[in-house]
Amino acid sequence: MKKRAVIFALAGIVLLSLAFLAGHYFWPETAAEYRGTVVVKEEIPLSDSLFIQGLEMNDKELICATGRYGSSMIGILNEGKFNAKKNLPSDEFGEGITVAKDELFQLTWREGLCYVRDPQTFEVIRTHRYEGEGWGICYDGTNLIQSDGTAKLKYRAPGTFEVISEHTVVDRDGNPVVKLNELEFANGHIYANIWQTKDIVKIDPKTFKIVKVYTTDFPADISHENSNATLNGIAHIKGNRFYLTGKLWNAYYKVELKD
Ligand SMILES: [Ca+2]
Repeated sequence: MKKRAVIFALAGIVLLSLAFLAGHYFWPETAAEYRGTVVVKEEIPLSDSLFIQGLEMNDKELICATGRYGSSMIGILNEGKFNAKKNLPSDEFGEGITVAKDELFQLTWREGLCYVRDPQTFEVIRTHRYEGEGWGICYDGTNLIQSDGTAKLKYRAPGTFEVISEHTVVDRDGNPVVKLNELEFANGHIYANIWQTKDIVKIDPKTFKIVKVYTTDFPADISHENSNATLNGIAHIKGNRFYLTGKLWNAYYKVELKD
């Protein structure tokens, strides 16, 4: 390769790296007070390879929803075994789930369909249509909160699925934080996976600023081998205890997220 070609190639790599970093938030690396810790209490091996897109505790049951066309399911995870209750049609890609007012909501990725199910039988009670992509969903006791892969969170009414308000999640410096994925509402805050990172962020629902970042490091994380196999799945148990997992991982974890 000629010298000039080498220089152009190197310049290209530098520019691509800068473009990647520009889309990422810097501040957790430098601000120790914003860093929480992840204490692993239990590792539970998974007997199936699941493309997990949603996790939610309903009483003592851990509800799990999976994605991908042709293999999107919803069911119960119990001691590492997945008991599928319902499948989505093969042209629908399942996404986040949450239980609100004794109804189980299940998003689809690009199909614009939200299924509302009976949380015991998993039968569909009704279906809502919506604009844009569906990624994660959680419930704050009043409203549903939905992510779509951007920095935006949409608040929706559980009865009608109408958008009530939209908010942009920002870091300490006010920069939008994109790729918000699976969600959980706990302890007065919104918790979110950032897609294709090892980070869970804690968001203040009054300011929509990130107040804490928890960086995970699980043995089951195979995102270094397969970029699809990223951290995804957070379900609140009680207090600061949560279940965390990822897509195609061979385990899920009971953890404490400590501030
Ligand atoms: Ca969740």
